[in-house]
Amino acid sequence: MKPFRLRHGRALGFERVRVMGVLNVTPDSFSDGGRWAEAEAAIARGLALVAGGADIVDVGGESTRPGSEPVPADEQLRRVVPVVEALAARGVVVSIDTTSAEVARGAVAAGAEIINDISAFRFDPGMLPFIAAAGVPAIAMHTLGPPRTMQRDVHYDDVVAEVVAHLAERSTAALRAGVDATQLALDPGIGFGKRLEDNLALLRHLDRLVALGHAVLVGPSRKAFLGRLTGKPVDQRLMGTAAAVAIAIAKGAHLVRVHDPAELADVIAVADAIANGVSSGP
Ligand code: HH2
Repeated sequence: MKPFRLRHGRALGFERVRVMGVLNVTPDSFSDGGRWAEAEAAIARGLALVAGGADIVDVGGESTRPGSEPVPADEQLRRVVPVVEALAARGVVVSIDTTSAEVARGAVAAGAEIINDISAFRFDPGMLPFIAAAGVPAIAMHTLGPPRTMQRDVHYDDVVAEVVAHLAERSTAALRAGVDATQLALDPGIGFGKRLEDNLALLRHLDRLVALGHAVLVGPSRKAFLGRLTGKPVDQRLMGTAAAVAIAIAKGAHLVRVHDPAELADVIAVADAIANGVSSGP
């Protein structure tokens, strides 16, 4: 697996599982809405995520929880730009969680180095041309539709085959637009237009997505399917998240997107060592 190319000659390799820490600069995200809505608190949280072991801080100015409404680009930019600027200035690798090419452009200008698009570049026709021109690494995630409607009438004949086929098609579209295949990661979109059994099947068979040859990111952190399995509210899903993260790594995930990198660091390190071996150390 080739590394993601970052700025100033830096790179993010996949010789070990990489950790993306979640930073929602929103009033309404499903698990931490409002906690980091002020820039100062968000910047401090971003630095804490890095101190806790995050390799990337994923900054988002729009909640994508089921039923949520889109946030205009100018409002997303107002929320994220000061945070991206401050973190990037401190050398933090920032990804921008947006489906808007305008927000992606503004965030990259502010120092973001990776684009994380939950629509796999479908919601904004300007997204792929921007990513190709900017030459930045990007993540394409599967969702059935926009967050407002994605949990309505969910049905798959074969969820794994359909998600893999969809992401293969999005990979082809990205490559045609001029995106470098080595700079593209794919994500099955846990919780995005998925029933409980769909999320479980996608994690159980993640190796079929890995087989496409791109880096694979998985984001099960604190999500509703864990609540369905454990009966626990969103603030008590750390152990459920740990189980999902460990299985994702065992099935070949290269990146995991989590709210609690420090608490999950040992889980990630041990799962990575069992799945992929250790390159050095005791
Ligand atoms: N999940 C969320 C948001 N962005 N991006 C990727 N690539 N994969 C994911 O699984 C993913 C994502 C939802 O989680 P969160 O950011 O905590 O919540 P909200 O969308 O309510 O802000």
